[in-house]
Amino acid sequence: MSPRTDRLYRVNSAPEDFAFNERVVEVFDDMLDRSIPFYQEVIKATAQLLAQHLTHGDTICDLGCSTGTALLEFARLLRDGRYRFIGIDNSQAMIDKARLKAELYSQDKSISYRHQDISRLDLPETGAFILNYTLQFIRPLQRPPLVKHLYENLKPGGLLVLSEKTICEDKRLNRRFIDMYHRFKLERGYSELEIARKREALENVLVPFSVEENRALLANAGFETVSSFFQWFNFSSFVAIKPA
Ligand code: GEK
Repeated sequence: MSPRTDRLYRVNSAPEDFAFNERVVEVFDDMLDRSIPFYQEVIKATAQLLAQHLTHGDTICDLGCSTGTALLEFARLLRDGRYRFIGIDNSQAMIDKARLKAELYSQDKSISYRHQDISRLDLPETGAFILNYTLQFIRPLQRPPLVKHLYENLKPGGLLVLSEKTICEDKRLNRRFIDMYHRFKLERGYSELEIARKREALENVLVPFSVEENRALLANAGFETVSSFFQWFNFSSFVAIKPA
């Protein structure tokens, strides 16, 4: 199942807010690959962190799992660990595609998917929560209670991995980081117009925090260890560990 090329913003349709609907899901894997810098490397680094910290039998929960690309890769890279993998997303179209991909590419019975809103989670004790490029879509006021809830549902010594698009407090540097990202997308075949239209569609949907705000969010939820493990201009990944 090779991903269809993302041409969503090439056509001159009336502007509307971005949504994770069927049209987006159809081209999503190509969109992510061309829109998130070092996406594969972040998945691999996340898998390494999971392998180092978790024990056999732990549950790994991917929040905002989309079409399951990362979860399938975690299951492949961590196949010796007898982990349980749960992917959760509130877009039915994403979950349908994730289930189809799991059927086609992996017969791994340890992977399951749930159609659910992550701000209303009800989970047994979890070894690790992955929040890769998902928290940015949750309303800012809902983020602190959600992260606190995740902290409370983690086993002692469990981890939370957070990857986000970020803003920079310094306005001039922020502008430069956005320009770097703009160039990244041009190099991957998006046109100036497509980039501008997508940015407009995401305006009120994706609300980035700064690196400092994300760190404070994790620390205020109770995590004592919070560290960055990757940064590319306005994209950052953090790992937070609950005390054992
Ligand atoms: C990956 N993590 O491949 N509840 C559940 N899911 C949600 C919610 C919510 N309240 N809000 C948004 N989503 C993935 C990539 S994509 C990133 C994550 C992007 C889901 C939404 O449906 C979408 O599938 C995902 O969060 C964000 O590593 O599109 O830039």
